Amino acid sequence: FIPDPKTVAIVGCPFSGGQHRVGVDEGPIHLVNAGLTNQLTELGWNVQFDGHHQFEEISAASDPPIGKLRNPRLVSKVTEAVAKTVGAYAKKGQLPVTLGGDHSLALGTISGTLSAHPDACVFWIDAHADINTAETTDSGNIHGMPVSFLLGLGPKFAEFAWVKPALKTSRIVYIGLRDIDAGEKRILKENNIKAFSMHEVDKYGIGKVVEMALDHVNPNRNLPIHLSFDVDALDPSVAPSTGTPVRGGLTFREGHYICEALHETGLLVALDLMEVNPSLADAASVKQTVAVGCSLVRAALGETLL
Ligand code: B3U
Ligand code: MN
Ligand code: MN
Repeated sequence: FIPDPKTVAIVGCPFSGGQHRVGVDEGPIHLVNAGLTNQLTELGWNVQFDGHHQFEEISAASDPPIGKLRNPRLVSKVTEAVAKTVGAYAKKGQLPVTLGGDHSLALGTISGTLSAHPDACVFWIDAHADINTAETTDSGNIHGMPVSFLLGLGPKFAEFAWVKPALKTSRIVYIGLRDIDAGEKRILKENNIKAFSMHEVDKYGIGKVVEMALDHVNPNRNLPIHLSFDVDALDPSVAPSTGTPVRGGLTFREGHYICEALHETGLLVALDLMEVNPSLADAASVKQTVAVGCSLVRAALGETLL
């Protein structure tokens, strides 16, 4: 397998139904308006961007909770559409860059990637593990659950019948965790899922952590890589405009290093940048967060310091 993605397909997903704060749907609009597509062209990519995704609307009245799941039909419909879009780009040999929007979208992006690259592994960069099931969740917000759906853990729902449990527990690795629910800790342990919390980042340094993470999910450095980056993995002083900031996060450089190192593998086939919420925090903080988001995408797509 040798990926040769010369074309980036920007998939703007103005979607907020996986959580309850308004504004995260504006994230992709701000990222594109900040000049992201031009920046990628300047890096030497062909950039395809056909406007932001238009999603089918499902009113709250016709989408009551199923068990604890909030907006289940809406999230399912939207993520199914995203899976088709991302999968189609990936099958054409293009590199989909999905801009969120909330992290429930990764249910779609990773399903799409796995439809084109069944042996792909996932780097999940986040303060949170997003691995609650419909049983363990307290919030009912599906952005806290996409990983369990992808792994086939927890109760199944007819509304999510399209989701294939296509991801193996040995093919996902976390970096940046620091706010994990008790039920999630148990799921991570029981399933032997590899996770590097901020404790390990402090202990080993980010260079060693990325190397150990690659050794775990991609020991022969031959599997395609999907990078799903939740901007709240970064410290709130670096990326303040996000729905659930947690102190003690990755520095600006640690976040960028992950992106640069995964680019260097030559194996990156898909990228998500999620949870930028321009309606939270003051104008300067919003500008800073959007700029950092663009900069992370550039780093993953080959921008170097020298
Ligand atoms: N674990 C909590 C909180 C959370 C997850 N992801 C975010 N927040 N961004 C939950 O709601 O499942
Ligand atoms: Mn997340
Ligand atoms: Mn998060």
